[in-house]
Amino acid sequence: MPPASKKPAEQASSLGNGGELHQTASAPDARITTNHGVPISDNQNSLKAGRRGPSLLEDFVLREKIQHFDHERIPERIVHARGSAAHGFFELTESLADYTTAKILTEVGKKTEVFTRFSTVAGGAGSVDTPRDVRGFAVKMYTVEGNWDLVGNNIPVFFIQDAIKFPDLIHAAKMEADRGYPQAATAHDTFWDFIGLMPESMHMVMWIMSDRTIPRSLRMMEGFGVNTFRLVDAAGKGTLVKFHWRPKLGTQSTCWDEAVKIAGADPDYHRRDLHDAIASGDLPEWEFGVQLFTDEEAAALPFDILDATKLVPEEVKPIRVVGRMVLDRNPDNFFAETEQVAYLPTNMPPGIDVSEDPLLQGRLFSYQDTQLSRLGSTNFHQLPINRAKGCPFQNFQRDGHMQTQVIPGRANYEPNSLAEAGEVAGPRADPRGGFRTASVPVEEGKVRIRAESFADHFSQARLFYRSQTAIEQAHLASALVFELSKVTLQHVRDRMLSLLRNVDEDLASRVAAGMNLDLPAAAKPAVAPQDLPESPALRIVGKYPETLKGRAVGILVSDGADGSLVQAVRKAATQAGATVKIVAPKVGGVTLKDGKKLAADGQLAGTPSVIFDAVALVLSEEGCAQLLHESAAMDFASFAFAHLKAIGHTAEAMKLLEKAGVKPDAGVIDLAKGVDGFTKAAATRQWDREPKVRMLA
Ligand code: HDE
Repeated sequence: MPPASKKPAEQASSLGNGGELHQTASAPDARITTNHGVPISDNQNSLKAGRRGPSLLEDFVLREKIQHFDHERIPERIVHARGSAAHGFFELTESLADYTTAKILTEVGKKTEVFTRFSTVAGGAGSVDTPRDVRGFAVKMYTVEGNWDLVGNNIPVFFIQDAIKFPDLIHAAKMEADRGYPQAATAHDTFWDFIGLMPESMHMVMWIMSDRTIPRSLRMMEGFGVNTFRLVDAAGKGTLVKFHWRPKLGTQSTCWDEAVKIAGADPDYHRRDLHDAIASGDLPEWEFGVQLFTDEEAAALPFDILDATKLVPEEVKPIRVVGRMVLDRNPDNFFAETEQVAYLPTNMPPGIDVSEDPLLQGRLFSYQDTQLSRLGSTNFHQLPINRAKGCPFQNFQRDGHMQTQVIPGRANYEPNSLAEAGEVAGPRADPRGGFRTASVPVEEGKVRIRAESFADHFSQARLFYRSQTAIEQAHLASALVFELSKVTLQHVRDRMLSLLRNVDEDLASRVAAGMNLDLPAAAKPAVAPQDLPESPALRIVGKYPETLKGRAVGILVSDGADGSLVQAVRKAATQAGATVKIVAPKVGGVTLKDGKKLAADGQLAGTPSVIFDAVALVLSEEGCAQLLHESAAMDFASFAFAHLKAIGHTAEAMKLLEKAGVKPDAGVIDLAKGVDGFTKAAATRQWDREPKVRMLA
């Protein structure tokens, strides 16, 4: 059973001053009312002219209810529409007082409330959780000096260098304008047409074609601030900084074929996973780290730190871990919190500042602006989820749609001298403690150009590709083959191949061979690519911990199965940290060998192996014989094998495995030899099996 959400009363309310708005529907005498508090006597029948007559305009109860319903939807986000979020806290473990005055980065041990929203980028709000896509990683920290929104992604670089290209990028990536498809997919003509004409995107292309864009869980993703920011000390001196979130469970991904099938099996796979983990007390956690640079260090890098298509390898500048974030509470209301939360890169407490990165500079305008069309009012900051909670917010901005504050007095302008007459005079600027911009020299007059220091588009793409393990390189090449095979315009495919030759000749040849196409001549780069030292830190495979923590194990059982073996597998996997589900042909469960009933958590047809990290088949001979005629059972076994999962089995289950094409290997484990072998194998993917189950590019 999925863990239920805690009832509001059991959760510490973190909405603070929003709490009074909560309805008290659980009170025993709760009486349904209109929106204006008038008690309703009948919520089932409308007011009619006679028993069988037409409804009356007079029926304000009916009209109010329907009218409110008619307006329930608001525009979804133009990007990052589909998201899932949770409450939690940030805790600083090491002070950055040498670099910044921001209290959240100097007060060690203090816990600050956060609200974190993860998202896909291209799909609509009702799309699925597992397309190949960048994931948003947006954290709102309610600090005592105002909200700090670190609005990042799970990839440290971006497609474009200048914000002016963003509408083109998103138009090209989203469903095509005339036909309205594909939804939530970049595997189509317009996306690759644009990308091929935009060589600056080549580094990002390597990342999006890597397994990073098919994450196993939102709890297993890194987060990056992407743009370069500044920390500002008391003297106004700035230090360049890049922000990082690192998941405690390591960065883990699915297989592409698996991600596609999860989309059908459980479109809400990531949302459910996050919700269930938090509800069951298995709290997701990330380390918070920084890379700090003086201006001189930044100037010595082989690229421009203001260019968001570049990263600084950890091997060049290690990440200093200075804090952690734990998500410990699910939202009470999806719309009020996850949908209405508005992140603004301009939300920064004093001591944190922006850089001149031209991508970030455009973002500083866009987010504030988009909330107006999405949330409909300049007062969106007054919504409980957006309100500054760590400190008051007060100024002389007044009125507007949906103003919820009742501010007494005449002081709605400044300066004023009303205090001299004993009246409330309102707040004043704080030159010492208020937000200050780092002093940065401006070099020249107005120009509409791209700096020469942004011209190298291939060196870091090459660095990324060459830093991957052989398995990851094969996945990346195969992803390119998949995407470009969905492209219908030959010149678009050719242009991509010609660009890939500048990244890596081997990669280009593999992709061309994967499509059975000839390699065109290499594109002429603006700047010849350099061979930078590899960065093993950019890998996923071999880096995440081999553990069952955070993973899911499915046990397929049949009538007549050995109950003690089921219990042994369940106990061992649970003790090792996994969530275990019993899957049976029928939802009412099975009758075990000893005559006892075993309840099921899921029915076989609706609980396929794609939603588990490892599976065990504890079947009796008869049970297995019956399942030989059940395609869902065949898929359960064959997909687990194809998706490189550990498979534990009884001897009686072998016939099913054989029919499903499962070839015994180190990850296919006879449970009669003890369950430990299974739990050990289940702690990772069986990468060695991959060449036997699919043709990779
Ligand atoms: Fe965003 N982005 N973005 N973006 N972005 C939005 O703001 C925009 C960029 C990111 O969970 C929008 O409130 C421009 C980079 C996240 O609510 C919009 C540019 C990064 C979210 C917007 C970028 C991001 C958004 C749409 C190029 C990683 C979801 C709704 C200059 C650092 C936040 C909204 C949430 C959302 C604009 C590029 C991250 C339209 C113009 C780079 C995680 O304002």
